[in-house]
Amino acid sequence: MISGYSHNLSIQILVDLLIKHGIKKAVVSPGTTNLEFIAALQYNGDFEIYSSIDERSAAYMACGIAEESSEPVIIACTESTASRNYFPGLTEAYYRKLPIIAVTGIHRYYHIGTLFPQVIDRSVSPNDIAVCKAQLPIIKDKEDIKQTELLVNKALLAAKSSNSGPVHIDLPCCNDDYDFSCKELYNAHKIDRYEVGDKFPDLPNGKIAVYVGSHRNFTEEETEKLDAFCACHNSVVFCDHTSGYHGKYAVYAGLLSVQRKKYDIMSNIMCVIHIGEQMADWPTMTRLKAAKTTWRISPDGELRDTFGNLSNVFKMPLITFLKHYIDDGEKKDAYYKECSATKATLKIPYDKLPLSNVYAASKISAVLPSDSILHIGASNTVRAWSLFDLPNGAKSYGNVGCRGIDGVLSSAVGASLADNKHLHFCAIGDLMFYYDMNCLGNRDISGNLRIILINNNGGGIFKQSVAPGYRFFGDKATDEYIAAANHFGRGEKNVIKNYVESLGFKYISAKTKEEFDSVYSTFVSDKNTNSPVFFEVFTKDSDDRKAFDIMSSIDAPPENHAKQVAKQLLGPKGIDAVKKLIGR
Ligand SMILES: Cc1ncc(C[n+]2csc(CCOP(=O)(O)OP(=O)(O)O)c2C)c(N)n1
Repeated sequence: MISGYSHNLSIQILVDLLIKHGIKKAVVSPGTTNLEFIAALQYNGDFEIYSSIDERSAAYMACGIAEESSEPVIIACTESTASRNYFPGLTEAYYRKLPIIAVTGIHRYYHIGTLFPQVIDRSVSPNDIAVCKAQLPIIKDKEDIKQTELLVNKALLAAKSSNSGPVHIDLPCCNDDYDFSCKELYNAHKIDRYEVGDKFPDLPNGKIAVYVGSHRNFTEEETEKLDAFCACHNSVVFCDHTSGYHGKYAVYAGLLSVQRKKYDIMSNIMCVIHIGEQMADWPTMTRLKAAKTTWRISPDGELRDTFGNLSNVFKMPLITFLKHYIDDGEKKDAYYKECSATKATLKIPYDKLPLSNVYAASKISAVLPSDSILHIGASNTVRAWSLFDLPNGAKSYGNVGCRGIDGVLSSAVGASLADNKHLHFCAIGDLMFYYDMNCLGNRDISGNLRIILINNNGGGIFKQSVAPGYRFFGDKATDEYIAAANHFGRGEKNVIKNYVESLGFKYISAKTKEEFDSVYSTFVSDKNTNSPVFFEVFTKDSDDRKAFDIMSSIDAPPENHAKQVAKQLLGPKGIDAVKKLIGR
């Protein structure tokens, strides 16, 4: 008699999600590593189970059942050649788009190649046996649980989708310490996917916020519909300089999100409507993780669980989604007004800021010509520029797809060549520049390209107060190999000036705030300069650090700030030691 489910959470999550996704038919074959899974289906009692000794036959039987019933069918077997025998049936299912869910047991992945009996290497599959493959992790912590839930949801949704086919799940077994005493299945997190033509769910009651990561520029119609959606649901659009949205409800919350305080505008959100890809403004995305749930809208239909609480994916164009939820009801903008009022409470302390990446971003972002385009580099540059709004009409991009430091200059050059009617600005750090400097020799560069380089002699990002380099090793050791400082004449020689001038750039520079203030208007002037302009700003990495610290503590009382900094520098053990020393 089977007295309960295995305590193996991988099994429980898979079975719970099969039930939640309405998948009930199974053809199972005898074996050890799939035994817990089969026992769970058997114990549950609601599955329609068929037995087949021969796995090759089992997969073909499943094809017949799927075709006949129009339902997904599970097949389950153990490792070794048992699972290899699924190949013919799965290949047949692939070319007929039949929804077969192949579950193959495995002892442990680390056994692969160790001559452990029966363990074979299934890490690579032929292209045409499965539309989705999930190798479930061995569950050791909450993150493994989340990953298992996500992978299983992905596989089951792929099998159920309108353009389906077979899927393959590798399921680790419990490795000998069997325990079948669980009466209740783990309550796994289900993710649903909606396609055009499906019945859409109701929007949850409560605060709705839209979040847009990097996205191509919104069309007029997309902007108009998104604005209408916000007006209907009293919503706002949290976005950043890579979002491509320039509508009425845009909220750039970068500066608020780096403060210590939690602002109401980013709390108690019931649902985040998630659009776009990787984001520039990481802190705002992190704050919005506190929302109850996320609905993602993307034509690719992929399950991108950026916020860790994804519940619905809408595989469709944005406009299709928006149109469904726009109604004729009362138009509201209270939430938008609240966001604007909250933002207005933060006053930028220009006087306290030293010359730094942040200072340069604060000054230039305010006066960029309104029809210009800004290309933002990774590292400190994207962090700094995300703290400030740009003038209406200015567009901006960043290579945030991978956050590499290798190509933003080339991307800006490319864009300036493709669109020579507008000024293209590019903001970068020194390592970014040296990485990509050869592109400035391109023969087609013209007067619409302007580059601002913050030269802090190395990777300043590694020397921020919160960066592990600076926190654990200090300035000197970090400089040597982690921040790669002191190359290219330590920022003291005229390496860059000589290089860019010889290529025909107009070169300006600043080493103090006063110098900066006196020249930056030349850099942002909308007058055609005929030659491209290069603005080199020399900063100290300690000033870049200080500037970020000042900007992230605008709302913190000085005492709290001191405590916070001490915590960051000393860590919990250090704090205990100091408390002992001072007798508290
Ligand atoms: C191609 C690539 N190599 C390495 C990294 C790791 N990385 C991230 S930031 C950074 C330093 C960037 O230095 P710099 O351009 O001077 O900017 P700063 O940090 O001083 O603002 C590095 C090496 C990366 N993101 N991309």
